[in-house]
Amino acid sequence: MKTTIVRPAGGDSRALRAWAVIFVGLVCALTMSRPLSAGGQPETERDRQILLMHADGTYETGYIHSDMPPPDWGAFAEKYEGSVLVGGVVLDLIRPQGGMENTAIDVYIWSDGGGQPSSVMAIVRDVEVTNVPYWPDVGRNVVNLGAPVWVEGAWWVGFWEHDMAYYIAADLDGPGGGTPMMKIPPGAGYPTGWQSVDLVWGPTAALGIGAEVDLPTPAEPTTWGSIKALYR
Ligand SMILES: [Ca+2]
Repeated sequence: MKTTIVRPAGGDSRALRAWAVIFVGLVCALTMSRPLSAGGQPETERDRQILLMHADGTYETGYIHSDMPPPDWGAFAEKYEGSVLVGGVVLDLIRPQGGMENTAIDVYIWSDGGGQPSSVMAIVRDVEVTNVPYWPDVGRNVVNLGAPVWVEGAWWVGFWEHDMAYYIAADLDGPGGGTPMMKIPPGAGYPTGWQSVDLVWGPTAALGIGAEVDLPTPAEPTTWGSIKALYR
């Protein structure tokens, strides 16, 4: 008698269900490990470094001030927000044909005070940046802070140069979101102190000043209950 092997009616469906469970699990795992989205969803990977930059990546001009008395008159700054670890200051710099060859710069992280740079949270002095091409080329420079700086809420990043050599690249037609400011020295014909660069040069979407930051590290279990659970 011929025997026909008949698969159990539920066999395929059980296999399919098993594969479906595996597939859904994989999708969940992939979704959880996706990089930070534009919407700001947190990710599970620790200390992912991202670039904060208001400028749109194309620059229409550059700014400098000819009178920059120490320690920081003539400095430029941009505002960012969020609770992050700042690891580096990003500067998009240019220089005109025939301009000075080089100059040292000081980079800063400031707290926010009344909508302008306030207390110095970090400073790296006498930095030699090397990627400063002739306009219309623009060079990106990243200055490492050494020890990352934890910031919260609104904070500022910027720089001051020792001599008149480098122009900070300026984005005029980007989406905006920047708060480009300059610390105007006394006697320059404008109100003294931190002012919008718009006051001197007209509407500016953003300066080429950004930051490399790390996302917050997920909290470690610290309660006794959690620790005890680990060793159960
Ligand atoms: Ca632009």
